[in-house]
Amino acid sequence: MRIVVLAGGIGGARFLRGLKQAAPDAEITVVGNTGDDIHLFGLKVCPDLDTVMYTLGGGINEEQGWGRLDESFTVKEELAAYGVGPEWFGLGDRDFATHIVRTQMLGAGFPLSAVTEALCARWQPGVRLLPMSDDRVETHVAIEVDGEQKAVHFQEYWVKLRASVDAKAVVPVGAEASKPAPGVLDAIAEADVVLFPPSNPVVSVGTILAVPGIRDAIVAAAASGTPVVGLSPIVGDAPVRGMADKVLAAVGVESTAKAVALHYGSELVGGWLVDTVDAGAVADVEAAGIRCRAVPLMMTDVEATAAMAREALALAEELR
Ligand code: FO1
Repeated sequence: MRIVVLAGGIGGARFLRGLKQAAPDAEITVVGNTGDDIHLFGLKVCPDLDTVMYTLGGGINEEQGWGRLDESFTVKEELAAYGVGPEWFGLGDRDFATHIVRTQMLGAGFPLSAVTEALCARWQPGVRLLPMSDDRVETHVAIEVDGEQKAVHFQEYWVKLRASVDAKAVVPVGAEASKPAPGVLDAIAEADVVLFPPSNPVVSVGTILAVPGIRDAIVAAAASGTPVVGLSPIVGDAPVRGMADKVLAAVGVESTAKAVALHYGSELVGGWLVDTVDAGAVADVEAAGIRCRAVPLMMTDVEATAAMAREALALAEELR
């Protein structure tokens, strides 16, 4: 079975670990969000690609959900001693090596997709990890500080400001001119199932869908009978993790499992899983033309996550 998953960072990576356990023989292609990418200290950092790669490759800091296991911060401390920041972004020594290799390869002319493949040769994530695009796309968030409107990089909004101010708009800068990375559209066209994990619907899945051609390819696959199933990142009217409610508000979507399903719409997703606490939303989601089931959706451990993935695949079979 060929499965395509559109993934952000921590939520997407943890879901993929469960999916691999649930479907050990499946050929899984992950289309990773690169809108969170940031250039720091002259290096290209790809948080979501790295989070998927480290999580599936056994190198993730489990507690944080991002960055490397067994990490130290000597380089960051030395940079700070020179007064070179930002100090608010925690790049560790082991992680630095990944960004150095990536930046060196990009500088030598390799596209991000080839660089990602080379990095994965070390980590062996057991999935084909593709960036959504080889082109630079950077998510910016419009905010108001002391009466002044400004746009900040997504990481500044998320990590430095901890989404403490309202997001007025979320803009994937460069998306309109970007192209899907090699292999992305073919993987979608050839997929037996497309899954939207419980990743952030705006800054993760939304950014991937903003790359021209990707949304259309999924809509076309769905129209020709490929089941597309999503899992709600909102449980009981609050994000399972992170601050998804802040960016959902920026696009005028309520933080409910039902509202996120309707935001994607029946053209895109044919099936939707909500948590059992949101069972009351099932009828409304179904009324919008999306087959809906209520099942436990907390990724407490790999076994619970694998059970979620099995439910998603079972719903996909029902839609076939
Ligand atoms: N998240 C934080 O909350 N604080 C950090 O200092 C931080 C550093 C960081 C470094 C590398 C990396 O791959 C991820 C990192 N993240 C950090 C996670 C990241 O900011 C976001 O969670 C994702 O971009 C959202 O998917």
